[in-house]
Amino acid sequence: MDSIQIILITLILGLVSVVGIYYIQNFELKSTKKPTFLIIGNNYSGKTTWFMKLQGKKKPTISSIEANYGEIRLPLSQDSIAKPFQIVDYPGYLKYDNLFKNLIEDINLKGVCFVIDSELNNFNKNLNLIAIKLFKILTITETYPNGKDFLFMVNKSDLFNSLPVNKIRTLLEAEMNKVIESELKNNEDELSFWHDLLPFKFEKLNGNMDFKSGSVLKGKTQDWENWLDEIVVNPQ
Ligand SMILES: Nc1nc2c(ncn2[C@@H]2O[C@H](COP(=O)(O)OP(=O)(O)OP(=O)(O)O)[C@@H](O)[C@H]2O)c(=O)[nH]1
Ligand SMILES: [Mg+2]
Repeated sequence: MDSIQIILITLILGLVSVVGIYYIQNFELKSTKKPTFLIIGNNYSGKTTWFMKLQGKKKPTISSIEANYGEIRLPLSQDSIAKPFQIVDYPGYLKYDNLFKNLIEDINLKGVCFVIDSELNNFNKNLNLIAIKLFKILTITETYPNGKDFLFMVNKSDLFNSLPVNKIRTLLEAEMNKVIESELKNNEDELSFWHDLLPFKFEKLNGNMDFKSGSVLKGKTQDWENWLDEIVVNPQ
């Protein structure tokens, strides 16, 4: 073997190892990202109560000041084929919303469960904050191919003055319109894709947006749990 052949073989081997290391690192990086469902929503909407119930716990909760991480096996309806999924119960305080991006980059996001307190007075009081939170997370999830799927969990349907799902959807759509217009005034460049979504309608988004009512307190959570199963069994 002459010296040119030795140099060539060395170069090829070097290149192969660099490419190999790159693939191994990326593969490892991807495989450590856990498939995750994120539970978000405003304070007092019932996120932690549902998070606990999903894991078979029944503790009374106090307002969360940090994220709770848990694990469930999905689909819930077919234990024989169930696999572990991470669930993250994210605190409602607005200041934490600025960390959505870091959180989503750290996980393999399968879907967002957005919990809404449907009690008339609470809903009216929080409507603007709910729309701002939704705007912030959609700004991130809509940049993924096909967006990400959302379940709007219209909670506390047991209360006599709970608003029906369709009403919540329409009021939220109208409030989103206002929030989008005001955000576009301040931040035109980074948010330009929102222009195409005005006037705002949930069906214009890339991700699927499902609204389903229920009550964690009364155990009316079947529709929400079916939604989790559906995403796992029939991924897009
Ligand atoms: N009536 C009624 N109350 C509920 C229901 N689900 C939860 N709650 C109550 O709502 C309150 C707030 O519930 P949490 O689960 O702590 O709310 P959270 O969304 O985790 O709130 P933060 O941690 O502050 O973001 C508690 O007093 C729950 O018992 C429901 O379906 N109906
Ligand atoms: Mg909580």
